[in-house]
Amino acid sequence: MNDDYIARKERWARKMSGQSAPPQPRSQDRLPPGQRQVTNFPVLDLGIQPEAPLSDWSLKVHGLVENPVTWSWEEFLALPQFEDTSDFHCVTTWSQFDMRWQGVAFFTLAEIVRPKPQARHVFLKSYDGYSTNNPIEVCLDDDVLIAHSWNNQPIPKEHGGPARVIVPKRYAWKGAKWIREITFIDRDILGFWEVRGYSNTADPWTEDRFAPGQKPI
Ligand SMILES: Nc1nc2c(c(=O)[nH]1)N[C@H]1C(S)=C(S)[C@@H](COP(=O)(O)O)O[C@H]1N2
Ligand SMILES: [Mo]
Repeated sequence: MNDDYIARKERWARKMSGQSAPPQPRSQDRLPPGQRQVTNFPVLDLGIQPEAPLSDWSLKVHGLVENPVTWSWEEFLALPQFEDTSDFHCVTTWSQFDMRWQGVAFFTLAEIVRPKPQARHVFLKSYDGYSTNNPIEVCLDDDVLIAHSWNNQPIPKEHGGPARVIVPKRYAWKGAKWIREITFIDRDILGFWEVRGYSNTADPWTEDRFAPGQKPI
């Protein structure tokens, strides 16, 4: 285990135990450049909102891990639970503040499957055929989770229920709705929007929307 992993684990444990520093008062620069605040919750999808009945639902977590798992819905809900409030930034320029999510911390998932040292990237696949990718250290941040609830209510189907991934520090396309499969890999594989010209790093604070030299039409 490297020092970075241990530092992350400590930070996450403080958060889980409610001992992390209280959130700083937010300043007006809470809105990333080029974004506007909305109070509704727009829906973005590929024109498909897949049926994933809970009796058939599963989440497979595999690849370069010591302990691959496939969770049923009941098994997923029985994992240690996590709640976090974060801001949500869509690349189409809307942001919504204080989104309160409940689910399983990505960190908890990683502790269970135990990524091998060669695992550097995470590939997410969804029930609608969508996919996206993130470096492992992005996923291990203490605000990343696989959410089943929003404001303590099951996530509505149009917003990615039964379960979706939330990666608050990236544009929202980096979090897969209707999550079905999480694969730990040793190299980067681009997801649905990443192969279509969107930035692979997707940092809202630097308006990192598109891959260099290619703006999607
Ligand atoms: N499976 C899946 N996940 C997805 C998408 C999608 O089309 N399919 N769209 C992404 C985009 S571009 C955004 S902005 C958010 C939108 O989430 P929302 O529809 O709940 O606002 O989901 C992301 N995750
Ligand atoms: Mo988006």
